Amino acid sequence: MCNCTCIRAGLSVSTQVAQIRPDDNPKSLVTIEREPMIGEAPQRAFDNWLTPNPLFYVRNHFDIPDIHCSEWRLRIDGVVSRNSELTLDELKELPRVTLPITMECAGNNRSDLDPPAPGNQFQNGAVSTAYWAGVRLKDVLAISGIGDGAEEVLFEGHDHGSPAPGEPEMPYLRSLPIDVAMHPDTLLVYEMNGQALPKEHGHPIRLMVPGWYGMASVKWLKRITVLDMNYEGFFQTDRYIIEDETGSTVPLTNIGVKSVIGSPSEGDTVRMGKVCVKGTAWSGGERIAAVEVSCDGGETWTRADVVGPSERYAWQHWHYSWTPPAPGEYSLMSRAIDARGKVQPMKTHWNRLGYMVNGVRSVTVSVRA
Ligand SMILES: Nc1nc2c(c(=O)[nH]1)N[C@H]1C(S)=C(S)[C@@H](COP(=O)(O)O)O[C@H]1N2
Ligand SMILES: [Mo]
Repeated sequence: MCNCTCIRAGLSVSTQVAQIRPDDNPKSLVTIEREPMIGEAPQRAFDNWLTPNPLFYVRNHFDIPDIHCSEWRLRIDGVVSRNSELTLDELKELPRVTLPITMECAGNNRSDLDPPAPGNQFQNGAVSTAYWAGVRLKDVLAISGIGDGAEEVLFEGHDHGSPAPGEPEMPYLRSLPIDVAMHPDTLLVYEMNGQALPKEHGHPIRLMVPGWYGMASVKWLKRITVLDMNYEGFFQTDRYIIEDETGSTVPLTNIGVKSVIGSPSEGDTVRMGKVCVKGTAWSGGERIAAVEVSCDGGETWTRADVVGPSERYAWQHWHYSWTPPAPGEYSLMSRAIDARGKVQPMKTHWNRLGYMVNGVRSVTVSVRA
């Protein structure tokens, strides 16, 4: 076992929430783009199991809309028994549900791709974890009553603009299959780590689809429409798809199994003796069953110790105590295996839009006497 004290191993989720002091963490995302605001979490954010709100990555397609809670209404229509319009207070009267959930942008680690793919050149900070509170989407839909033939549910955000050169102005719109929408863990959330949902994360209400890449969790919700067909808008069929070798496309859904080494960092020099290798691992909607570490460039693998909370929808912190055999240069790697036996791939499957970059990464360190 490592004896590092940085991870608060064994503490309950509520204790972890209580230990976040946002004021200790001034806002300091690594800026990818200013307008619209896109930023990734700095490396130090990975020391916490829950990411403090000011360090939680932000990915916006358009400017952040200005919404006043007193005027906000959620419209529900489409294939329903009756249209409805809910105020924030009415929504909050539904049973409260809380879940720790890791969200990863589908473009996280895009900058690792060779050849490069266009888009935001995220390093590994477009992934973060929060303790979310809200209501079940299925309870909200029950107010309107799902009609016969419902196939999908469409979510519209208050934000809008032209998403790419030559594209018309549009809101951020995404749909979910009806069974995912009705899943008891699919939430409409109003709190993040015990605080009201911050402006940049979808205030006052956002969708939260645990286990899915971030694009599914529509922010600044305005309208929910039940559909009896498949939605084929820009953010559904032009983006967030992976093309296979035959040219046919598969929509992105669950987050691919992945792990990263948080420390030591690329290029670090460490002294002979015990070295604590630390990192995180996650997989969309599945617990992490094991993390393995290789300190010889992938020749041999040894199991790391999992530390901290193990939750279905949240990342798993891990430690590995490594004793280098001799001074020199080493390539460290980690790979995760989830509860369904899915193993993190050695290589990312390169794709044109640069999504799901979950291949094993290596960190080169020098060991000196
Ligand atoms: N309305 C709206 N919802 C949105 C987006 C957006 O631009 N507009 N971006 C999506 C993408 S691509 C991601 S990765 C997540 C990011 O959520 P965060 O900014 O709270 O981290 O929100 C998703 N929901
Ligand atoms: Mo994203």
